[in-house]
Amino acid sequence: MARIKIKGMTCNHCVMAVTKALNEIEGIRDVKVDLEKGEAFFEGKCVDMEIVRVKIKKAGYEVV
Ligand SMILES: [Cu+2]
Repeated sequence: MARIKIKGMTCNHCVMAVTKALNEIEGIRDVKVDLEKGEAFFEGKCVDMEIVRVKIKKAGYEVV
C-alpha cells in the first residue's frame, strides 16, 4: 500500500476529486482518502509517483 500526503483538501468534494484523479491512473486501485489527515492510500504496482504528482496537481491539489 502506498500513502501520500496531499495539501489543499478541505471538504468531501475535494476527497471525491482526489479519489477520482487517483482512480484514473493506470495500475492504481483501492483508493482511500483521509480528509482529516490529508492523506491518500492506494494499492498499485509500478506506479510512477511523478504521474501521481502531476495528476493531483491537475485536480487542484498538491502532493507534499
Ligand atoms: Cu473541497
